[in-house]
Amino acid sequence: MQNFDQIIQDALLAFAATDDPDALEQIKASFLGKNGQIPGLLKGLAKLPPDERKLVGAAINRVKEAVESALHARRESLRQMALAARLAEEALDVTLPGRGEARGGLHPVTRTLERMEGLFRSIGFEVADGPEIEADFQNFTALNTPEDHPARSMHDTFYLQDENGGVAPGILLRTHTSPIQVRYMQAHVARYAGAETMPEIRVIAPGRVYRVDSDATHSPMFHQVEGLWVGEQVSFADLKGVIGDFLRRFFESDDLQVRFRPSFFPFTEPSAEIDMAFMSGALKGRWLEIAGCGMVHPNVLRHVNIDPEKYIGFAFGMGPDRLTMLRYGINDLRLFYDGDLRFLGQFV
Ligand code: 2NM
Repeated sequence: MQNFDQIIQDALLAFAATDDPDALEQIKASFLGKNGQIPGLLKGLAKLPPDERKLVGAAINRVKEAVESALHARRESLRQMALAARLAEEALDVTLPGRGEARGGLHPVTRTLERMEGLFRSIGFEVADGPEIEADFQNFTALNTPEDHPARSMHDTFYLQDENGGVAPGILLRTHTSPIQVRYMQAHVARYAGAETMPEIRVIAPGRVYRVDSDATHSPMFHQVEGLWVGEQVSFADLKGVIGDFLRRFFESDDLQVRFRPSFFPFTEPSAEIDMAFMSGALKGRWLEIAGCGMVHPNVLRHVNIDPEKYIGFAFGMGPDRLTMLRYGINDLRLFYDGDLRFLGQFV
C-alpha cells in the first residue's frame, strides 16, 4: 500500500511540474498508458494468490481513480491558465480616448469642376467624358491642327512608348479635352444618322490634360473644361451670353467685366481670348485671361460629318485650375499638386 500512495504522490508532483498541455499528456502516459505504472500493477495481479487479488485490485483501482482525477484537475487548470493569458493579451481598454477622425474633403480643383458642371447643366449642357490616352485623330487631326503644327511636336506633347522603346504611333496623352467633344459629335452624328433632323449639341468636357510644360504657372498635368454648342442658329452673341452668365454665377458677383480679344486657334474661326476683370475687391481693375473661344471651324465639323453649311457652333476652353486660384486667392499652381495636407485641409 505504501507503494500505491507513492505512485499517487509521484503523479501529483509530475502533473504539477508542467504547465504545457502536450507535456502533461506525455506524463499521463507514463502512469496510465499501456506501458505505464498502473497497468503494470494490474498485470502483476495475476501472480498474486486468488484471495489477495480482490483486495489489491480494489486498491489499484483507487490509485488509478486518484491519478485520473488529478490529471483531469490539472488539465482543467492549464486550460484556465491559457484562457486567462489570452484574455490578458487581447484585452481592450475601452476607457481609452478615441484616435479622432480626420475629415476628408474634395480637392479644391474638384470642387471647381463640380461647380462648373452644375452651372452648365443648369442651362442645358450635358457633361461628357473620354480617354486620357487619345488617338492622334481626335486630339489633332479632327481639330484642324496640321501635321507640322508645333503643338504636335515631342517638345509639347507626351507620346507613348511602344514595346521597343520607340514612339507608339498614333497615340498620345490628350493635350486638351476637345477630343471628348470630337467623340461626342461623332457619336451624336451616328445616333441621328438617317433622322430628319439632328438635335442641337450642348456639351461640356471637363478633365485632365497633359503638356510638356512645368514651372510656377504651368504643370505637366492640368485641367480643362471645354464647352461646345452646335445648332442651326448659334451665334457669337450666344457665346458671349453663356460665358458672361457663367462667370457672374461662378464668382457670385455682377461686379465683373468680360472682354473678347481677337486670337487664333486652329479649331475655331473667328477665335478670341476671353479676359475678365473684377470691378471691386483685391483684384479690382486687373484684366485676367481666363479662356479661349471661337466659332467652330468648318473643317472640324466636316471631320465629324456635320455639314457646316447647315450647322454652326461655338466652343470655348477654360482652365479650372486658374479659376480655382482666382476664387480662393491662391498664387502658386503647384500647391494643387504637391499633396500637402496643410494646404488641402483648408478646403474641407
Ligand atoms: C479652346 C479655345 C477655342 C474648342 C474647340 C472644340 C471643338 F471640339 F469643338 F472643336 N472644343 N473646344 C476650343 C475652342 C477650345 O480652348 C482654349
